[in-house]
Amino acid sequence: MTNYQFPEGFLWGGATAANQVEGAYLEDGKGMNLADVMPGGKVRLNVISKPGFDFKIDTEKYTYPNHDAIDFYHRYAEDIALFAELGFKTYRMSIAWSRIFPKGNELEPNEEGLAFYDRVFDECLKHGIEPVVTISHYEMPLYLITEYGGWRNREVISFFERYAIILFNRYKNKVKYWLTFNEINGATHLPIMSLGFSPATEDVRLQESFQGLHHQFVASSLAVKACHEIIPGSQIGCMLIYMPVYAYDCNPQNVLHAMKEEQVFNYICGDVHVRGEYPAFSKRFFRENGINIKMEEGDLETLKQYPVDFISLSYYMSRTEKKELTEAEKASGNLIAGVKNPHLQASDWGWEIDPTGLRIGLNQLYDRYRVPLFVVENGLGAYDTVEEDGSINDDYRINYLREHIKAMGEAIEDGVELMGYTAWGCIDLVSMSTGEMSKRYGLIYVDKYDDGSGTLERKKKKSFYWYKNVIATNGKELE
Ligand code: BGP
Repeated sequence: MTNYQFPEGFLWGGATAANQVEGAYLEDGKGMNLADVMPGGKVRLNVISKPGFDFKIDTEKYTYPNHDAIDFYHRYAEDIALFAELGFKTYRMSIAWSRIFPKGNELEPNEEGLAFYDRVFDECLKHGIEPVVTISHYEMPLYLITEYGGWRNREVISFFERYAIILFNRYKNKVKYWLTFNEINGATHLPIMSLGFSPATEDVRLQESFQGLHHQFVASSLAVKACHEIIPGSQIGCMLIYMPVYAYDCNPQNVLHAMKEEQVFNYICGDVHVRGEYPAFSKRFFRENGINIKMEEGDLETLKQYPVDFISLSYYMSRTEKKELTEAEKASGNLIAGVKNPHLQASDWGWEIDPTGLRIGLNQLYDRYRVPLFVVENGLGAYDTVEEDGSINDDYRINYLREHIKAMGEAIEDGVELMGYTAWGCIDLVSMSTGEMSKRYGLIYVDKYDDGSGTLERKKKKSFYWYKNVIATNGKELE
């Protein structure tokens, strides 16, 4: 038994994103989106981030695992029943924008798309599971990418606003918790996923990414405004990919460098969302990097007037930074390569495992912002083996989750206000960065493989039973 005091009503659950689970990519009027043209395999991010990528499907060269994914579109009732068996209080999911507005710029939404999410929410509510809904999770309608240039284009703000308003009106009696843009601060590193474009050259990457981000900030504020007006008592948060940045050593130059990375990567987005303004340090950073954000009159007031209610975050790893890196030092396998941290082990995909970093990150965020925090993604992507007797003994995943839940328990003890925890990929799904099925996060195994084969049968892993007990004891029993 632990002594952790997870608050009463703590939102334990799991998380997925539409494009990684639903499949049915052309069904019921859905339009094409970014995820539909992302090839499977480790080449994925390179292919789609190349300037000049044509956003076309090439089945001769690639596979497209998101097209069918794990067929949640048809199996949602079975899957939500399993979530209920786990005791989930909440299920974080996303809506595919292109199911609601197939091209993105229509005036009227697609009724069949709206009806699908009605069915999903009804199923959740039937089981007493509170949906937490991400409005945009890496799946911009393709038409907005190819015809408008993604979030580069200011016009996209009004398309997003219309989409968000449709959702709030339609689901106002079903959904109380909303998130705007998934991992919004990842935009500068992976603009294609977040912003729907790739800058033509490295020189303009920051300029274009921050311009796109500014459009998203305004769109987020307008969504906050609409959400509060349409759904009384609702709560809407931003979503950050949170990686605390460590200095490699106590050399002040390295500490300063790490501090700057932290400011730019984590706090510009946090400050605009929560404090409603660009931070003081951003002026110098923008100036020194030739970033000149075009704003319209009223933008800064809008940001100030409609800050988010809470911060949600994904947490997978910390980052370690050093000012001058030798070639050999460059290779951490993390999403954002810094220097390898000699104190940490890494997952099979090279992501450094650092539960203490979660405690550090939660403290940092809470100290700075004083708004409730919600960990909406965390988990271990790993190879699983199905034993002859059908069991899947994923002790490595249990260990990972246990240590991160302990870190949250400690953070709560430190004074952090934490709303909930949704384990990422609670059911196996298509990996975002590599399009693989073999990078599994689930508590529930799905019989589906990288080559597209598999029966789609669902099986409970050992971690399923373990997590069920964690929820049942509100984090008191973690062994
Ligand atoms: C986050 C994304 C998710 C997701 C997760 C794990 O960045 O919000 O969509 O998939 O990371 O990443 P991956 O699937 O690449 O292992």
